[in-house]
Amino acid sequence: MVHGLELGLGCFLWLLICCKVAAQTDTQPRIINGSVARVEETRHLVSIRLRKHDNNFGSGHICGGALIAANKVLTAAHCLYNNGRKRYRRPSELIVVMGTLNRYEHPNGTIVSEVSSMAYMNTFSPDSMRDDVGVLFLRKGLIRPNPFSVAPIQLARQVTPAGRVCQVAGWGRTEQSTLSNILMTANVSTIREQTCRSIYKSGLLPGMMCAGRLQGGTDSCQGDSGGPLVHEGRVIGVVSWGYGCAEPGLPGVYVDVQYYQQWIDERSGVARSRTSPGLGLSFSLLLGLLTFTATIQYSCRYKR
Ligand code: 4AZ
Repeated sequence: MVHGLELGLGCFLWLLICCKVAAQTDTQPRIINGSVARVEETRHLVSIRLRKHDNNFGSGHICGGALIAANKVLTAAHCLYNNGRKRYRRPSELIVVMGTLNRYEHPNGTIVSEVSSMAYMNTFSPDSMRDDVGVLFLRKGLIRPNPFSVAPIQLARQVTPAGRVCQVAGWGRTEQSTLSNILMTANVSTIREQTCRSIYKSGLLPGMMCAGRLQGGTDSCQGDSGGPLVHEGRVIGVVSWGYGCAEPGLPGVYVDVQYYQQWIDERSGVARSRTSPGLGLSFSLLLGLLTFTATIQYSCRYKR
């Protein structure tokens, strides 16, 4: 009897939870309302993948990125961070694919590269999304220019005013599915800082900007993260976060590339210690000398 009651109550609760989850997924808005990207406008788009999940080519996609030099990719720091394990991923865990619109296909001209090193702002916070910017350096970048399917894009060097139409692209969530097989693109507008602040309040930190459509319906979404926001053929932002996707009054939040321009420009893929061999060598010599002196002193004392 008690068991029957418990079972009944359990089923009821289970049903309640299932209905709630179903309702949430049903109403979840979803590059949402985009169109299929054309190669000419997205030659800089890369797919960042987890190597161990990409056995079925395309299935390891986690984030987008933008090729900004022959072997340098701009992305979001949160794409390089494993939130479950509370640590950054190692370069060897990632691969970068460029030159294919369909993430499952590998046509001629597709480049699949390992990552030789990465950089992220060490002030990045997964809780506040502060300083959500990172770069990857590719082992096999653009060896020779392949303007047909892969080409780097430049960073914007000027502030983009509010109300400008931009393009955001990615393989992220669509109205129909959790990830898109085909690269999608959508037009969104830059939004006034004051408007963005009145929406996201203290969540809007320096280096963040809003873009989207205040009426809702069109937006970037999960899986588009790290991808570029492009205005007049230059990168002005990086997909970072938002409250849901495409909700009215809740535009997407992007990394303001202008704000981080110097940091991005200064990353070169060469470890800092290697850029100053003089200092490193002097330090090792000094350490060696000190150890040597200490050993001699110690052995002298011991002999006495
Ligand atoms: C995400 O979770 C995410 N609507 C990306 C973009 C947006 C929201 C969430 C913007 O990766």
